[in-house]
Amino acid sequence: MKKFLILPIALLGSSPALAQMQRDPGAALANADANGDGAITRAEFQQSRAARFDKADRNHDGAVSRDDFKRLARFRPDAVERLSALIAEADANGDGRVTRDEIGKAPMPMFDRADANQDGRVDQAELAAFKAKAAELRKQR
Ligand SMILES: [Ca+2]
Ligand SMILES: [Ca+2]
Ligand SMILES: [Ca+2]
Repeated sequence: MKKFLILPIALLGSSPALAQMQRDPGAALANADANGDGAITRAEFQQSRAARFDKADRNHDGAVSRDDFKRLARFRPDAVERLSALIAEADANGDGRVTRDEIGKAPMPMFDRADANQDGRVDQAELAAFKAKAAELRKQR
């Protein structure tokens, strides 16, 4: 039983943001398909992450930090949790702020995991396989 608790984290990486995305990891990928051609490229995934970044940068100082969540914390504690995880994941120099540069360079372990043949795109078959695997792991827990 115990090994099933460890498996999903081992599969998707151990960062808190990824742990959160385990709830619906396929959706985060599928939503990134900006041109709707059914495949998600690295650029599309990166762009969708940058879009989330822009939304999170509430005070528009070009970096996402806890300062941006002060008001959010009152009515969306769940969102704050997600953003904190995102910061922890991408804050390369550990100053508590994630700049656009840092988010652009942050690793994308979930994308890499889904891109089974490593051609830089997650196609429909890969996305389906990724979703199936995630659902299976959810069931096992
Ligand atoms: Ca696409
Ligand atoms: Ca930083
Ligand atoms: Ca691929």
